Amino acid sequence: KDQVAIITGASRGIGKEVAIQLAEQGVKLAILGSSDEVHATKEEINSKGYSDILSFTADVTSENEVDHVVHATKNAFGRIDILINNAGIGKFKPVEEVTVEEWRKTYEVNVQGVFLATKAVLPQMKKQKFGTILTVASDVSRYTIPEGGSLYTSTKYAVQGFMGSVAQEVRSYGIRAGTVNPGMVDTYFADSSQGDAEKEKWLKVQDVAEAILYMAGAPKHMMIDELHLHPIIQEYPR
Ligand code: NJP
Repeated sequence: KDQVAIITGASRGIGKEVAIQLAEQGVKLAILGSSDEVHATKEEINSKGYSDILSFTADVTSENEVDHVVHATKNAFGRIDILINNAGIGKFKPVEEVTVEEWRKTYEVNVQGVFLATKAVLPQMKKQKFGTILTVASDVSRYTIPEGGSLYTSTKYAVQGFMGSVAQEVRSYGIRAGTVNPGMVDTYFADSSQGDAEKEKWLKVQDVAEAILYMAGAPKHMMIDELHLHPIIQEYPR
């Protein structure tokens, strides 16, 4: 109650469902996405009767755009309690086919984006002596994907290391930082569509959003570093 959350990548997929569930809990929201679709998401949440929501077309790879969202949220709502670093992209192909441009772009969104948003909220969270920063990494941040996953997997290992280090750096301020690590989730990820028949047994966005709300809603004295979840049909090489 009376909490304020920023969610990156909330136009659709997991981020959108997290926004819906947090709104239902009475949390004030700032949602951002790189496309204008984010404003349609805001309208949809408004139409469910939740009005404390701001939407921003902002690219997580841009320091200026991320800083703008954070300042505007602080000005509108007075505080920032939760940051959900959810925006992410994936390209899956054999390593020799990955272009330098794809490598750079994926690192910019999946790793630099997490760094920029985390950096931007910390001054306010330190002032409040409270905050929760959660990054949607991946179950591949402790395993590997047999084929075509080298680029994506390496970005998720990177944010795992980043978040773990940040958690140690900021815990004396009452700030928690952790990762939620889903396996296959039925979303629009990697140019797919939500609701595809072959994804019937995959995790649903509701499953992942509930895990995120559980972590974000943990008692103030408690910290959940990592939560891993995947569909029971999914096996990993170990
Ligand atoms: O994917 P999708 P998910 N700046 O494509 C936004 C991780 N994950 O919900 O930019 C700002 O439906 C985009 O909005 P827009 C995955 O790595 C997934 O599955 O407006 N926002 C959209 O809202 C990622 O970290 C699976 O087009 C940007 C959202 O990101 C997270 O889950 C498995 C942006 C992507 O929605 C959410 O992905 C796994 C930018 N530059 C981890 N670029 C899975 N689905 O199977 C994109 O292990 N967005």
